[in-house]
Amino acid sequence: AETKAVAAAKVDARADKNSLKLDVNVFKEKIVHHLRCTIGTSEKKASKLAWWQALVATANELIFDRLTQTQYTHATKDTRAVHYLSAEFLMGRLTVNNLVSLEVYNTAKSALQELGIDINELCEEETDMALGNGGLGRLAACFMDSLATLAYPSVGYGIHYENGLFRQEIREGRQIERPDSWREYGCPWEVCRPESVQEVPIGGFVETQTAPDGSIRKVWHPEHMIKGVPWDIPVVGFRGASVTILRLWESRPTESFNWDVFNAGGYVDAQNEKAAVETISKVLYPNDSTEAGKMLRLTQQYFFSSCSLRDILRRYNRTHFHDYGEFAKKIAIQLNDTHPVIAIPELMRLLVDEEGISWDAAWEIVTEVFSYTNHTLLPEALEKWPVYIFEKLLPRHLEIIYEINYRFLNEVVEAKWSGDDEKKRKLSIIEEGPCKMVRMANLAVIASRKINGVAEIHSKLVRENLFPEFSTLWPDRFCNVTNGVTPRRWMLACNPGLAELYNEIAGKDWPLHLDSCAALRPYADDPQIQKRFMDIKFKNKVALAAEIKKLCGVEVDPHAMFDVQIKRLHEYKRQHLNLLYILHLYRKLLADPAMRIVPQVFIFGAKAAPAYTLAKNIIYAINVIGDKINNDYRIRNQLKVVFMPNYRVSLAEKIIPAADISEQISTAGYEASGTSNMKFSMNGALTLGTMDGANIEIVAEAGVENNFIFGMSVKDVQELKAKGYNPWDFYNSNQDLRAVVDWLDSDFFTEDRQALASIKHSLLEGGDPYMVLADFASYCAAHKRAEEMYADKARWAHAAIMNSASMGKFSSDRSIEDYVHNIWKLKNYEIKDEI
Ligand code: H2P
Repeated sequence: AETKAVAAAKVDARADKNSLKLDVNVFKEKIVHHLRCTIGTSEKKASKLAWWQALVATANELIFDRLTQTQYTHATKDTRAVHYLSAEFLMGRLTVNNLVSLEVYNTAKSALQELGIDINELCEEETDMALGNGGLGRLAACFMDSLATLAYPSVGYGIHYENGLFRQEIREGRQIERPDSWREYGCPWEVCRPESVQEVPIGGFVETQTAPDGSIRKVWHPEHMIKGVPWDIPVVGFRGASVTILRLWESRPTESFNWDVFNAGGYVDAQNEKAAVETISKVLYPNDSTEAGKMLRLTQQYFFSSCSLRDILRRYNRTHFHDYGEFAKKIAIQLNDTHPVIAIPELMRLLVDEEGISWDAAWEIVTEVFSYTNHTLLPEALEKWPVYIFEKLLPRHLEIIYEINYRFLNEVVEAKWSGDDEKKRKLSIIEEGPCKMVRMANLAVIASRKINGVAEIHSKLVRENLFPEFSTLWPDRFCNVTNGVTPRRWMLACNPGLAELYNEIAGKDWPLHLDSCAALRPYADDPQIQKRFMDIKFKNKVALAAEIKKLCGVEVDPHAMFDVQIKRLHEYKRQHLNLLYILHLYRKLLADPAMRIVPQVFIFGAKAAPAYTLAKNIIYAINVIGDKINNDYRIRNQLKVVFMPNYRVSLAEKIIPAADISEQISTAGYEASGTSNMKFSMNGALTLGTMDGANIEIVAEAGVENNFIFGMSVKDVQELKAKGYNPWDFYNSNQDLRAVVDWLDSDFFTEDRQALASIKHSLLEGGDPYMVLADFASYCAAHKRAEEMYADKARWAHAAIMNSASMGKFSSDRSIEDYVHNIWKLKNYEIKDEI
């Protein structure tokens, strides 16, 4: 029974929480209290960073209380939960989002104002959590937001990288990579959980033991143990619906491992071994340069997958005491791409070797709990690991993989295509050849209950082109879940002007029911609403212009059309197609000095994988060409080109609300979905894009007439490829195209002619693998249509409104509901203040 004192304390705590939410004075007192008693400084001395830390400490009072309530509800109800395993979570900054979700943003803002502090300035103190490369990692972050908001029992699992994606500096037009030590001075949002530390074995050899009864047992004698230390980052659901956690594992040497060597006098060795283990969670791999650290990358994947599974088993066994009969009822595990697929043999190993369950029973469990999301068809991103690496690092897992493969080929494939060795060769988990490889995607498909792509067209290509035989074998396993993004971050928090308009037109619940934004559609031709909508856009453009001035030193006119391409730099995303068009416009302006065009600002943001030379040359080209254009008085400021350095979540939040044109120009069939395309449309930009990924679904909602679609379709691309694509045909037959491609091979823009010429070379001698030249003419025509529409203000406003108001489908809440109903089969729970 509760003592009176405890009961009274609870009542106080609740009253405290409410006043903290509502009362500016209380909030102010709390911040000052934390500044003094948590951070240990005073108002006079405090730096901005200290004030920010005090603000976070204040928010954490509400967050941790809600987290405790959430975990209590889930534990007492023994809920079924999803465990989202992802090597990447691109969380960005948390302050504004958390304050908005807790509904204390305005209180905090006023409280700080009274203390003489601008909340925006404080929020700039926070370093982005950049634990991901691009769309895949940001999708995982949006999903965490939706899971918490919809109050589904869930845990995100990943790696606590010491360094996130590199910080990009631009020097003389070139990308320089700098380490991103996002938590150099600690991250006040995260909590270490020593009580949930795990130990993971690695290396060594497997011994086959024969018992007296003749049965065979496999015993793994690992070479090392690695300690996994969990750090929890609370994820706050909108209006505090629930607070879930993102649990990230940090690698450390185990005490024993260190101590033995140390005792034996090997001080230096001990330090080396310590460093080797800590390396595991040191850096995030930019995903295009896997060659560099294959061993380390597989170790990372295994390390975090194993820690996460052990954590899941530990939690399950707290109430189920090693009876695995209910396991598949309580646990769903989602594999975000192939990175965590090693979890499949690891769960087999844990169940068979450590928990003593039979192979068949374990396989039944495994094939019930796992599902796999595919994010790309690019062959270089479908991971394969050399067998020799497995032999060294994970010898027992390799045996298990062989066993899974043996049974699959001899039971399943043999039953369907008897005697067809070609099929077996193709479907095998093991790829034969001079260097035998383990195909992680095949392993994922064989063990998963559901396999999904991330947009309609992509899921279709996954079935038809990537895994045709598997989808013949198991048609019901394949499904689609179109991606989505959280409207809390990507509208409400980053575009307050637009949020206010929707509050008035659609009611304040639109961030939870994005469909309700459709209430704005009937006003798409209302001059007053058009003016209001475009004024909001203009204000955002003024703010972005100031940021551009600050970061790039370039003056841009907010009245100009802001044309934006921000995403990972990759040839298939075709930043160089955009660049060829810029050259084309520039050339026309130089040829006819009297010509007047719609003033345009081309804005780029992108990081290139450090080993991807051509991608880095494209960044260089954008910069040097931009420099030339921006300083060419002859074109009278009608054209500007800026490359905003260090593209990341927090920069996207400033750019997207200010965009007029959203460039989504991948070669059809290559961009699985795209997610920035959704963010742009929500914020009233018009898509200039190919019929690829989610673009297709976006224009179906917003109206093809309100966007600018161009280029080859997936079918056209396939046909042209089958016929034999020759870029020279396009080069030779289009004068404008030839002129701009040749311009790259000149010293007009830079003395380093080689770097730009390499782009021309890839487009011609290199065979133009992503068919840039084939789509050039059509791109130019679409851009021209965009320029014409931009000149017609009412028509443009109509299209912008129709886009923004039609994005209901692309809330990540809808994606999560799809996962829940088609794959995870979860129930959500109202979280009450119970303890
Ligand atoms: C990838 C795909 C995108 C997709 C995203 C999330 C790998 O992201 O290419 O088309 O939207 O996953 O599913 P990205 O290229 O941005 O790194």
